[in-house]
Amino acid sequence: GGFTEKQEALVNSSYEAFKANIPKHSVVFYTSILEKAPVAKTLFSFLANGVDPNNPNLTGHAEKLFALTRDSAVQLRAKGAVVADAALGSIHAQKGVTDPQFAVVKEAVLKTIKEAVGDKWSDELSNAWEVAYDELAAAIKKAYA
Ligand code: HEM
Ligand code: ISQ
Repeated sequence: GGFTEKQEALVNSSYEAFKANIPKHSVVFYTSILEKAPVAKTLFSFLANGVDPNNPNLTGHAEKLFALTRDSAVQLRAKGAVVADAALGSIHAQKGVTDPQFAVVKEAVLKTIKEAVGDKWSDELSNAWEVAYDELAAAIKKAYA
């Protein structure tokens, strides 16, 4: 079936847990990405000096990505589909972002949310984030064609 009200609520409440300490959760997020894809350091100029939680560029980009994934869950619940800005597609096409890179960022999103929610983590919560992320990634990649 489609994305449920429960799934949307799980994403919303855990997004708030992320928002409650963005510098801390951003460190988890970028560290996870850099472990698996050191190339990220060259893709994002704000990582040049390492993972600095006091760099507003670094936290701002992370916040945006998590906010868009949360929006994706809201769109899935409201309309059963996700639409991404054409600009979002063209940026990623231009940078040549690949499927394996989308997978690395997804794993980092899940790891970050897991750490943010602590003992509220569950397979159901993980799955809701995965669906929201995968549908958003698919919407971004549509603009590549
Ligand atoms: C730029 C979101 C996946 C690499 C952007 C921007 C957004 C965004 C909103 C515009 C600049 C900003 O304000 O941050 C997303 C979302 C993703 C995703 C929602 C997944 C669903 C990826 C992946 C990569 C990537 C997997 C590669 C590892 C980039 C790069 C830029 C960018 C290199 C340009 C950064 C710059 O030079 O300012 N992305 N992104 N993105 N994204 Fe993504
Ligand atoms: C991908 N696109 C935009 C911003 C990002 C920040 C952190 C990790 C991946 C990203």
